[in-house]
Amino acid sequence: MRIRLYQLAKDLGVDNVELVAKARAMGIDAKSHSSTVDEAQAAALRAAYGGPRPAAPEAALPPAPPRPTPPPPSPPPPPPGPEEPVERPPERPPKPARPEYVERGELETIGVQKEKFAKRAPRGRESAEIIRRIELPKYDATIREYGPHVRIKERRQPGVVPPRRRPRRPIRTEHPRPGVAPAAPAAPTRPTKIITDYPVSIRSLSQSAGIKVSELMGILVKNGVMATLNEPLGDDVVATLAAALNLEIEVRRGRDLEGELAEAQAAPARPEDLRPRAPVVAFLGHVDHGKTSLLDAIRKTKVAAGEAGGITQHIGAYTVTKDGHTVTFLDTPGHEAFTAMRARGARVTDIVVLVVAADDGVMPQTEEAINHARAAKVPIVVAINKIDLPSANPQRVMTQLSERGILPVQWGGDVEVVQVSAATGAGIPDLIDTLAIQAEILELKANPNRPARGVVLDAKLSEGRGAVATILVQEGTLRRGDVLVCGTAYGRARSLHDDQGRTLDAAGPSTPVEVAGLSTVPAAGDTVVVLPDIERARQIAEERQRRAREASFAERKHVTLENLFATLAAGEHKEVRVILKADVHGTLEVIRKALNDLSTPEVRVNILHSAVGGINESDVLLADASDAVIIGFSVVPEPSARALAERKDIEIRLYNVIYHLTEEMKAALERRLEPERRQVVLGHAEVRKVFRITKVGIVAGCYVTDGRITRNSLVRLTRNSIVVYEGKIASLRHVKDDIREATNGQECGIRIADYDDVKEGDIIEAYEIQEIKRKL
Ligand SMILES: Nc1nc2c(ncn2[C@@H]2O[C@H](COP(=O)(O)OP(=O)(O)OP(=O)(O)O)[C@@H](O)[C@H]2O)c(=O)[nH]1
Ligand SMILES: [Mg+2]
Repeated sequence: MRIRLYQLAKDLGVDNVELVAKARAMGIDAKSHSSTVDEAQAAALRAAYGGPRPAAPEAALPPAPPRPTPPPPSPPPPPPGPEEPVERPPERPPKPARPEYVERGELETIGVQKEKFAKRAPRGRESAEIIRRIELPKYDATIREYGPHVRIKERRQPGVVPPRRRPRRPIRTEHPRPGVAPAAPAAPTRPTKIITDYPVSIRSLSQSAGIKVSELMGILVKNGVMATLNEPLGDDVVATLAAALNLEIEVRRGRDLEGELAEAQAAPARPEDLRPRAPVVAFLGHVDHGKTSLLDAIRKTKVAAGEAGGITQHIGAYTVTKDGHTVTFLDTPGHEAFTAMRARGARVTDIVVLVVAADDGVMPQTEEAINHARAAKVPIVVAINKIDLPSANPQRVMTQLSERGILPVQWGGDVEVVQVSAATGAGIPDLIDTLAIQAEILELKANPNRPARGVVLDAKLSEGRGAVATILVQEGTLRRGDVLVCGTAYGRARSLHDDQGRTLDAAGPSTPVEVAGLSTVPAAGDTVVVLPDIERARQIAEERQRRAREASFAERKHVTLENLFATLAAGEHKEVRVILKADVHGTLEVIRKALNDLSTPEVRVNILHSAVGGINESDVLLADASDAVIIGFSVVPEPSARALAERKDIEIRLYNVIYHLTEEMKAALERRLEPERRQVVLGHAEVRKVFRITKVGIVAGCYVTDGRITRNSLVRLTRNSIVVYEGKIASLRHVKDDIREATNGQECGIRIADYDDVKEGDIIEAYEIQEIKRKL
């Protein structure tokens, strides 16, 4: 087995640079401390530093034998002769066993620890307090998984005094050890290559490369990058540093858990394992065209009647069994804000039912739904609804659809079109039959006998049940107690409920199921995977959380000198700061998008924090600190939060209909828009005669040629069509009286404030500035 030099250096307690130099002096081809040596070379190097250390039996660990004092610098050093390091007797006594390091072979004897390592190893990278290196060939497989750099955080056993951490050795440049063949002059103190863990920060780089933080900061500032000590640096910034330092930086990334997961999931299903499954049918269409009502008619329920604002704002998932056939229906919102939900609905479905109201015809979201279905390559069945209405015109709908490439079977095309009425129930059995035939054609199958895989349709934080996700099982069977990971959430399925709130033990393919027991609220659209152990699920979820954090960090761009001014200037921009809380994740996403869409370069909605759940005290404190408004969507403040908000005078606005929210937010933004200023010309007066009046100044005797001149007007004095002065009126008189205005055909005396150079024939134009409220 080959060993890395830095590993050996660590074992021997010598510096990397020194060991590399030593190896080179011994004729070993060592480019850097990450070069490897074979066992014979390692033994030779070990011998050069005093020979192999004896394995420490456990009994000998406490108390550690006292370290012998090193021999005095030896006069004279042995002559540098032909090197035979292996045979040469050790020039200094072998080092005593150091309990804090587990040597090759020792794990065999330390049974407990061995087991512990074997178990803890798959936890992956940890920032280790105490580092152990495992070199047991027996554990090769584990070691390979992590690369050669196994770092394991030691779990301290109660009562056991933790071994002291070995102090970092300074880089040695002087005092070669006695008996050691003079090494090539110790390399300059800087390594040429370092290996460091991802993500790289100034602090981690400083520690790995032994370069002062101030030096690194200096380089960054010179390159226009401001970064804090622990902030993850982007690849480009690391590259800049590498170039400036003339240092090769190898960034070591963690184990590819995602890759392993994807690989495990990618195994193709064997045809003999596949069983027929129920079709998943999504209802898509324009707002108010009757999707929910149609589903109610099919299910004999009254969901539509109970919806806030009369519109659907979530994906609903229902299982319907009729004549022994089961169908899973998804209801999607038709309001324009819910594009993402419609797209998600189309992606997870087998058939799209495009609902078009016979009186309204094809509308924008009908077209959008057609596009989603096409993008997801899902067959469409058209349901022309509301045919009971006198204004219904199914023929017009079919024409409109044909124009968009949806040609009804009745007209020689390949799209089934069914005319229905959710109100009277007409055509509903027809629709069900058509869907059954479509499903049969698709020959939908899945393997129910494998760990479940699915997708999160929606998720919420439920009082008493914690994070709850509505999951559509797509393959396999989800059982109570299964370990699952979805997005950044993981956990054990503590309970399963169907769409009517009944408890289930298991949910097979095409079943929508409400799952409780997750660590956090996953995002709608996250894929769900069942894993054999909770530890692996936790690792994957935590790794995803870490990546998400880094991504959001990366989004918060480094302040560079270039964008510093832009940032400062942006401070002048008007914004409405918002803390957003909603009942479910899908809605949160929709509101965020809707609010962001309202923003313009001049005024914007700045969502400081958004999360699923009720409004709590910390939301109020954040709002107080950041001068934000709290928006709750289908949630209410906790009593303590309400009281705190009242005390601190924080505005909490509650909504349960999305367009009420967006309309009010739009109005709030409009109020923050600078009004438009417009000059409105009031009238003109011609200067007929100029009077000089003592103690007053020049007064122009004028004749109002058009419009009017008011006392408060602003004026522009023009001579031969050239503006010679702009200012205000100091006095406006008729004969001897002060007047408020002079109108067309009237004579008046105008004195312009601070201006005396008025001449006969000049034209005075009066105007005012009107402020006009702007709209978004
Ligand atoms: N006359 C008549 N009215 C209907 C019919 N179907 C639905 N409606 C009415 O149309 C309105 C909207 O129905 P919904 O089922 O909420 O429409 P939706 O497509 O689910 O709306 P969103 O989910 O908000 O996109 C309600 O007032 C229904 O009573 C029908 O067949 N005939
Ligand atoms: Mg609806």
